[in-house]
Amino acid sequence: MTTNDVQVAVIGAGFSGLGAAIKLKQNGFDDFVLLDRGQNFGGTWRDNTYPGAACDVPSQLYSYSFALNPNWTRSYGHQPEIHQYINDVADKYGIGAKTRWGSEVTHAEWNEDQARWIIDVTRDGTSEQYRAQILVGGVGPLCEPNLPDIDGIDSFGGKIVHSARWDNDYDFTGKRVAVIGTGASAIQLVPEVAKVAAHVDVYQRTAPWIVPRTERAYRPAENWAFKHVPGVQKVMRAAVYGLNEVTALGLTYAPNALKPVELACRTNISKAITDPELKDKVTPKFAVGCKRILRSNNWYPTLARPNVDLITDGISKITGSSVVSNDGTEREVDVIVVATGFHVTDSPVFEAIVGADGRSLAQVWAGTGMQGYKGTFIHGFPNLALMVGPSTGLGHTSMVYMIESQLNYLVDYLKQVREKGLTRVDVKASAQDEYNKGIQHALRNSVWENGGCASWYKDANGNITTLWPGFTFNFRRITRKFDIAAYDVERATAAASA
Ligand code: N01
Repeated sequence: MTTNDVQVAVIGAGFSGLGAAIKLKQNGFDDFVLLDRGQNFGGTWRDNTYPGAACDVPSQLYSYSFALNPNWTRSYGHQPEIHQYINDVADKYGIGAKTRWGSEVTHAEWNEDQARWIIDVTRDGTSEQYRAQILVGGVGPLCEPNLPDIDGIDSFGGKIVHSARWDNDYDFTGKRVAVIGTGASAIQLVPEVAKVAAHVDVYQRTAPWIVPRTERAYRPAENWAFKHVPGVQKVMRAAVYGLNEVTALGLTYAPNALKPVELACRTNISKAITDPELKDKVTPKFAVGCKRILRSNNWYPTLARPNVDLITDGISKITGSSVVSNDGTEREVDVIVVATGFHVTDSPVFEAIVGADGRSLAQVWAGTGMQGYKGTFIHGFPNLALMVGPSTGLGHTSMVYMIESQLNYLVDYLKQVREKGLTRVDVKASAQDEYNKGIQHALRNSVWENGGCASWYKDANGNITTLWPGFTFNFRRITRKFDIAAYDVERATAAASA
């Protein structure tokens, strides 16, 4: 097996990995490779092809600031358009030539003697190895589907499909469908499936809060202005950004300020549903914002359709041809759609990354929960920068903003590595501890902590290790410069450099 030496290896060609590759190139770090198990750019926007897949963050905010897209056709982007945008940006910056497709990273381990990451990859059934001074993890938190552990699910004789692994060749026309889950993915796909299916049983464990989706098509004059009038799109982007940031106030510091949002959600329900029993079933029993606030105009009307049933009794088991709910009712189905989310705080990726003391991220975080410094560096994992790492997720605005903040930090780190000849950079345990105490302190009054719900924002121990508390401009501020004093660093000796 040959070993390929590179200065930087980036894993994942989604928004964060692609962004890292572009920034590397722009700043003269040309000795890098981008590894992705798929066949084109897009990450989660490549993988989620279920009908109705769309973004619930306004399209003006859903692009890199350095590659605004004047061609958005709608105020909220749909999956094909976002996927296309990401691939267009990759083309514009010539990142394809640096990318190895079909390359699945199975193991990455820090080798202290060599001061390098040793990265094992399988590609077309063969093994490859990369040796990199710096590893950038751009795998994203929403990439590993979570399959529900329901009694008998393996014995189901029909088709089972996860929302993030959609089979576009499967024809749902006339089928009896069970959908498990009522999160962001389910509320987008069920309305589309229900249009063609004979019947859809929706299994809801927890009702989500859903605001109306104020989506509209852009007029040609608007697209013309985005393209030709300097600053128009930037001003619009800034306005949308500012409006969204207001929500951070309610989510983090003053949940009562979200009462108008709750009212909008209740109105959304009342407009579509008159049956009091159904109305009660779809009305959440926790504070708005505790789980992700969803956006839809067609979810409640879909639940009111004659070919859709909302089942809230819970699932007791699955047989060869049916789903049995806790009240004993057995419902025959042809296909089960599992829209049950992702392994976020327990991603299998964490098992594959092994740090300086021989322990994987999964082992280190088993005790503490996900912890890092500025969402990017993790003590004991030298020269590893994790994009969308611990405590960077959001409930109110675009992750692309957070990713770009991390890219600033990454670039400044790389420049210091280059200028100072740094060979090993590891965040100090004390700096990381203090940082995480600050995060938890900032979360203490948040709706995620006190809103009375269970969510993927919390890990198995009930700690919120996924979310950034407060305004995103504060994250931008703390990631503007690489604060080397928070790190233990080693430099190349003159002899070694020579
Ligand atoms: O997953 P989810 P998702 N038995 O985890 C239920 C992003 N996203 O794929 O609430 C029965 O939100 C679970 O029930 P409960 C966005 O960040 C963005 O929908 O845990 N039910 C829930 O209803 C989002 O937050 C867009 O009680 C089970 C559902 O499955 C994230 O992706 C679009 C179950 C899972 O909901 C994940 O969304 C789509 C079980 N064993 C997704 N296990 C945009 O628009 C789970 N559930 C940008």
